[in-house]
Amino acid sequence: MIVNSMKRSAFLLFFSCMMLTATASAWAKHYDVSMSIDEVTIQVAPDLKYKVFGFDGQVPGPLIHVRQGDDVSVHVTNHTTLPHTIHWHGFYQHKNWNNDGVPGITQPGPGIKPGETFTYHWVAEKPGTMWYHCHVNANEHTGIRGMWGPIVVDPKKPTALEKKVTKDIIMMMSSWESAAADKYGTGGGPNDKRNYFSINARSFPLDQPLRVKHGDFVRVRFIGAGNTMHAMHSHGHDMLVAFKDGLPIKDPYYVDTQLIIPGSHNDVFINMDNSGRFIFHDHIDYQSTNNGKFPGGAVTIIEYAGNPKDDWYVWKDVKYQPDFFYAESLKKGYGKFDQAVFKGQPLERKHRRHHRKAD
Ligand SMILES: [Cu+2]
Repeated sequence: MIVNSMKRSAFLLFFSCMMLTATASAWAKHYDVSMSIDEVTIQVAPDLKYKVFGFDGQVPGPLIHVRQGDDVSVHVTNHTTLPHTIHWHGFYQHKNWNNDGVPGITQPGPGIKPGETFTYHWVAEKPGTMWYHCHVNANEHTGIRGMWGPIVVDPKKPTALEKKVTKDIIMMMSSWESAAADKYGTGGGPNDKRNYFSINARSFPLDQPLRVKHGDFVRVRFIGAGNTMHAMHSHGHDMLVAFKDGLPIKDPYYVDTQLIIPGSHNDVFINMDNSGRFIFHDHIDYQSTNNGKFPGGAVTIIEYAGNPKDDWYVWKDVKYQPDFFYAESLKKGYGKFDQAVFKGQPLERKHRRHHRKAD
């Protein structure tokens, strides 16, 4: 009897699993996630600490990864001293325009006030690389204050190119103004000076190498998140431009320098067939500096596994963070995923208060 009942339980468990699998593939899923906006400091460059508004206290913000057709509710709580919204960039918002996140146009101004929570709801109609960003004083909050993060919507029917990918990564390009680094509510104007440049909010050498294996087929999801253009040049490799603003282009083409304009979210594919070590950098040459000091800025290095590290190599001793380009997070499945590597430090004033108490 016991054996029979165990067999029956095992069968029921197996049957339930099968049903769950069938359900997941047959119908879109709903995700309910919470996100905060926090005032934190990040180290953009060796000589540049920066006060940012970080989604979940990090810049870039957490990854939202869903499938085409899924619908998502995001509960956003503003822990900062200024109002914000979230615009879901690239989303059609059919019959859903008042979730578009623009203050005074699609939701009451001035946006989500300090201390308040607001819920956005949207459907991932369009597949591909998308992103989200604040739309309050966007020139400052999005342009130079770090209020952006990536969204990846997996398509119902992936293309042949997408099926070949062995490593999937995200590069959010942006610029910074050292004069505004310490003052919320300033900067991002046409006459302000952008003097630091970054990939995923860190300037060389504080960013990370792009580590690959010979034979990898890498998808780079470029997002123009900040106030400037970038011209990313891949030494030793061509890039196949195959998706523009999420959508597959009819005739993909090769480039070795890809222009990334603010607001754009384009994907390129790189066949890693050239073992060695190659710089991958912004070819707007002053953007490969930290405030004019070369090398710096929006620069990374393609490192092949097995390639010896010479004594003189600048990143010989780099502390490797495998999720810096979201490669690990993108493998985790669906939902919202935070990245420890992007977390900022609470503002110093909070530390001081804490220290006083401790005294
Ligand atoms: Cu904002």
